Amino acid sequence: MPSLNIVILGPAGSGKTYLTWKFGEWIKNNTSNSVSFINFDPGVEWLPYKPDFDIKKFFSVQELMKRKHLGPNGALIECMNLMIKNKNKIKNEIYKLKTDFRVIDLPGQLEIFIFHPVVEILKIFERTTVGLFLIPSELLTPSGIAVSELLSLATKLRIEIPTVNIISKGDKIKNKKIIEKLILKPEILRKNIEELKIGVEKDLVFAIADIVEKISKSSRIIQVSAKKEKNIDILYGLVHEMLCSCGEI
Ligand SMILES: Nc1nc2c(ncn2[C@@H]2O[C@H](COP(=O)(O)OP(=O)(O)OP(=O)(O)O)[C@@H](O)[C@H]2O)c(=O)[nH]1
Ligand SMILES: [Mg+2]
Repeated sequence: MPSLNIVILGPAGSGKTYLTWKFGEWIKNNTSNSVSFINFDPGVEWLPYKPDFDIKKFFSVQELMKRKHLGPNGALIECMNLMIKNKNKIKNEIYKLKTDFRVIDLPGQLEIFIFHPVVEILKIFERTTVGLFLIPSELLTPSGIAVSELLSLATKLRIEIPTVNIISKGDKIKNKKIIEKLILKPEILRKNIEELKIGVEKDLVFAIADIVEKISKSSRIIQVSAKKEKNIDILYGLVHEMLCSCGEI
């Protein structure tokens, strides 16, 4: 594989940090590729991996909360502003990491990162970048899948990086049959969304169901467990496929 950045995306608590760790370790142990870990979350208190680049060396949410008397979200926004200010320094540090892969862990409150101009920082890497958007298995209900697909679509529009959705925490899925029906048969998901009693006009519900069905049809979605190290090999194959479709292989 050519050298590559892999950005791990997903809502708060979806398993980004664990997957960053387990996927990176799996690549190191099972392929001939070298890996570096990048932490872009200035609010994280503890990491399971040893970061080769850590944004917390520059600033942290905790320090800004104290120094500027801010709440956690205000401090995170301030960190995003500082990331833009320090873009060149960050770029120089990351360029020094010459490993085959760089796995990038993003802030917990992904929405703050995605809807802030800092999102442009994902374009400073000098090599091909792909994204993995995590949908945690706790969200595998018709409305949960719909919201996740729409958030992942918004994310893709903002980051402009080829990104695929994957189900994280696959080991926690209890009713595999219902989940597989919803994931593998977009028409069933569509019917379920249309039947939801949500407080928006029926036309809008049909439009949402239509979009979600189209998104679900357009890609194969895999279930991964970082905790149980399940399907990490399939995830690696998927990244390979993404590179082929980007024309990199
Ligand atoms: N069962 C199970 N739990 C997991 C898995 N991956 C992560 N978790 C748990 O989910 C919680 C959140 O995991 P993180 O990796 O910190 O998630 P995150 O998206 O980085 O979280 P934030 O950065 O705080 O938004 C932790 O309690 C993890 O132990 C998994 O594959 N299976
Ligand atoms: Mg995290």
